[in-house]
Amino acid sequence: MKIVVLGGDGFCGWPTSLHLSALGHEVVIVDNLVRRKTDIELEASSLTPIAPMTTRLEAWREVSGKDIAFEYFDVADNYHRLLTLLCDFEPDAVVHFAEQRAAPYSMKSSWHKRYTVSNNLNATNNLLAAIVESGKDVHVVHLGTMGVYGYGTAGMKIPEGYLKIHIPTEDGRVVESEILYPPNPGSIYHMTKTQDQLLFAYYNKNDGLRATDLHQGIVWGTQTEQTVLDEKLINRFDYDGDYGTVLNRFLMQAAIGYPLTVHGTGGQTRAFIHIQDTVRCVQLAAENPPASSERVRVFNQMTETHRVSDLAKIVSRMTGAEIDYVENPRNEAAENDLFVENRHLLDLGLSPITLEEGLLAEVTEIAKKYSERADLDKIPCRSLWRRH
Ligand code: NAD
Ligand code: USQ
Repeated sequence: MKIVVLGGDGFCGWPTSLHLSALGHEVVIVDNLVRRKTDIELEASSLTPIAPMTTRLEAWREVSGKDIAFEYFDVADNYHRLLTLLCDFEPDAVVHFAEQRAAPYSMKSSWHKRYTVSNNLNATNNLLAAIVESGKDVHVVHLGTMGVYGYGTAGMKIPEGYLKIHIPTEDGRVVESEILYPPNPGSIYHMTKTQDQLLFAYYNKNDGLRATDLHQGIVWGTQTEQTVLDEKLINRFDYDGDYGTVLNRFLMQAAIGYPLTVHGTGGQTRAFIHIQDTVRCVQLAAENPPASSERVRVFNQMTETHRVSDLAKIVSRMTGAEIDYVENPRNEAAENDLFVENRHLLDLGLSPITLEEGLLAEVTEIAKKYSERADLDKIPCRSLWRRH
């Protein structure tokens, strides 16, 4: 297949591009490198030393004999570059990772809110409008988030995108229907993903555009089968208070002897997936597109759920790290239960990596190995979600 990967320099996009290329797909990466520029803004950087894009691509050519093309432009801004790429390359699928993805970053200030909304919504709308204008039948595989649902339910499993409802009518009948699961975003970032869903639903209804929306949980781990092949291919590892996600932060904190920063009581339950499973899920979604008249497909891309305090205890038992219960900078429920349906990807052949399998290797092979690169001052979360 011919596949464009928007955001292919990022934490999920880079290993996905390598995985798809390794399987023989023809890959073009598009990225404006804004994530690397944000590191400059935040005076933070990946714990792992990530190579510049050209070095990454040359290293991949050396180890695999395969070429990945790279186009440097802003998907939210350079509409005509995107349209030209779709018309010239004629991809079968576009995998769309190119959004601002950190909830704390999106809540830092009104500038960060406005940037996140305009970047994410314009990137998605530009892609959909360009596909329609190109006249090509391109399958969009989008990385959404579990956070579109909120993290609680009435006790049932969160379904994959659509909720069955029963509506009583005036004449006493009960009509059954299915609607997009009611959105309940907790941050401006998560809110953009709920808006993305409406864009997909609209272009699907109006233009017959085919889309798969992958509602992904928190990704943990660093390396995949391909990124370990050469240090120049290493994936990024964010640990700072804005971009670092909870489990990778705990693993890095344990490796350098920093007390694990549990927000509040740690009663928040979240969904998780290893980066190696992320790349496999995207492959499964791209290789199994919806039929031409099918509604937007939604897959819950997660493999297990955990309470934050339990994760801290697991990491503490494994490494001897202390646990610090810090004031929660976020505006979120102190506790929640989470049950998630994820049958679609399992039925397509996903065989999940479990937490126990990968945790220790992550601490020793990544977090300890690169610990001298850690800047302790960047660990605390300083993005307050409420001003008072
Ligand atoms: P990332 O920030 O590491 O990667 C995003 C990439 O997109 C970066 O390389 C960035 O430079 C690029 N980009 C952003 N805006 C762009 C634009 N307008 N034009 C061109 N390139 C642009 O993030 P990630 O962790 O790889 O996440 C990728 C996607 O997966 C995001 O949409 C995110 O919402 C979703 N997701 C991530 C996680 C996670 O835990 N990391 C979990 C669930 C969903
Ligand atoms: N948390 C801590 N201590 C920390 C960091 C976080 O207790 O040091 C808590 C947070 O308060 C939150 C939970 O851990 O309750 C998860 O936080 P996170 O930063 O790991 O994840 P989140 O902000 O939800 O965002 C990440 C990705 C985002 C993706 C989302 C999937 O950055 O792109 O969409 O996970 S999900 O959480 O399922 O919505």
